[in-house]
Amino acid sequence: MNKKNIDYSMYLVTDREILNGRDLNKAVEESILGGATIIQLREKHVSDEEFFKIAKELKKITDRYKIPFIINDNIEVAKMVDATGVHIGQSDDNLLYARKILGEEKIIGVSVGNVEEAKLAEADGADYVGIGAVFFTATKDDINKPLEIEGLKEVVESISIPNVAIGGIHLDNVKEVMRTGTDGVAIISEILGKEDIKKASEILLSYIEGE
Ligand code: TZP
Ligand code: MG
Repeated sequence: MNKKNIDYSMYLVTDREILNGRDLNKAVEESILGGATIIQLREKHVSDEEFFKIAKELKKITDRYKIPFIINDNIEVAKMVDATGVHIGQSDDNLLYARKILGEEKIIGVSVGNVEEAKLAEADGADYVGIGAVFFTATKDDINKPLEIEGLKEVVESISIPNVAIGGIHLDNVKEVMRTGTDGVAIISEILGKEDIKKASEILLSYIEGE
């Protein structure tokens, strides 16, 4: 997979809590069938061993559809399953370490919340940044003050690497988010919180592509 050609437009971030017992692999497959362009496996409460097992299974699906597969916050798991890349948080402070372990061919994404963090991630060699939280969201409990559209636009305009907006993005605001010039939207609840995941993905994608 050539990392220059990655389509960030509808970036699904997983969350098994919101699935409420529904099967993760099936949910991700439905989102891909509905148009998700890149998948991030995000697991906050499991051992490395369990994370590895979940990642190995899910990667079979993303591989089948040739969709990039990113691991949240766990460089070792990303390496072991040969994921497309890893997404690391601001607090992790390990972009350079991730690059050393994973090499130049892998995607490294970094969460940023302001212009300064975005520029630093770009200078340190991040392949893309996730900018957020744009709006208030109940899906993550430790977010900073939301950037809103103005703040997002400032960050988008400060860098030249690919970027996605994250946090509280739904049908009623996704168009104005896309108009900031960002490459895509990273989404949990507007896709995985819906009963018909394929349909929700199709609808969201039509809003994204409408811009
Ligand atoms: N990082 C910043 S906000 C967020 C993450 C993982 C949660 C996004 O979830 P939703 O449901 O799309 O607001
Ligand atoms: Mg993190």
